[in-house]
Amino acid sequence: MKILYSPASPYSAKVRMAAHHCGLVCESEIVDTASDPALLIDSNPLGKIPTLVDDQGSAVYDSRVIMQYLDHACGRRLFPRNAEKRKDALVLEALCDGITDCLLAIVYEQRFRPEAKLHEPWIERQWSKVERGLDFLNGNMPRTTKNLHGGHFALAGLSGYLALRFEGKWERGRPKLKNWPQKFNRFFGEYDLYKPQA
Ligand SMILES: N[C@@H](CCC(=O)N[C@@H](CS)C(=O)NCC(=O)O)C(=O)O
Repeated sequence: MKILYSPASPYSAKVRMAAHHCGLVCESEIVDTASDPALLIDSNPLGKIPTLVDDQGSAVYDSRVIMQYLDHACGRRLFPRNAEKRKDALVLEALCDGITDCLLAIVYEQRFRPEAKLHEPWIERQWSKVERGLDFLNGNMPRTTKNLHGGHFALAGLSGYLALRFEGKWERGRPKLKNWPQKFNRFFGEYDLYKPQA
């Protein structure tokens, strides 16, 4: 199986870390979403990453579906079996991905719109969701031990993306969140290899 990805993509970082954590043999191939390569578009008409292509050539997306696919493929070791803990892990993943969606919306607004057409109120609205989400996370950090689950990998993807694109803009007043990657790295030593990077 193969994951189509880009090194800066937070959702890709999440699924690649999860696959590694589960011990699944999985190739990764970099694709440039901006040029709509056939390799990607033929598998995923949305042209988004990550996209996983399984050993039968069938495509799996988006990242949360890939996480469920990996969980199944590794014998349910990616999310807790206990129903309450599983729900908490899934909601953590949804929150981290949702914050990432807002960050990406801001980055795309600034990247793809001519400066004169930037709509600041919309950017501010996205940023207010980011701020609320980060405050919630800082006040409700997940227990982080060697028993990592999908929620931790979503948080690691988000943390890496914040460091990559928003350094200096979000850390104040959120020390637990800021320091969390060091803790995570203690239990997932390959974070530097997989985290979102330019
Ligand atoms: N909800 C999707 C979001 C995926 C997504 O937006 N990926 C970005 C890169 S981080 C992408 O493919 N952007 C290119 C595009 O939208 O054309 C997921 O979780 O996989």
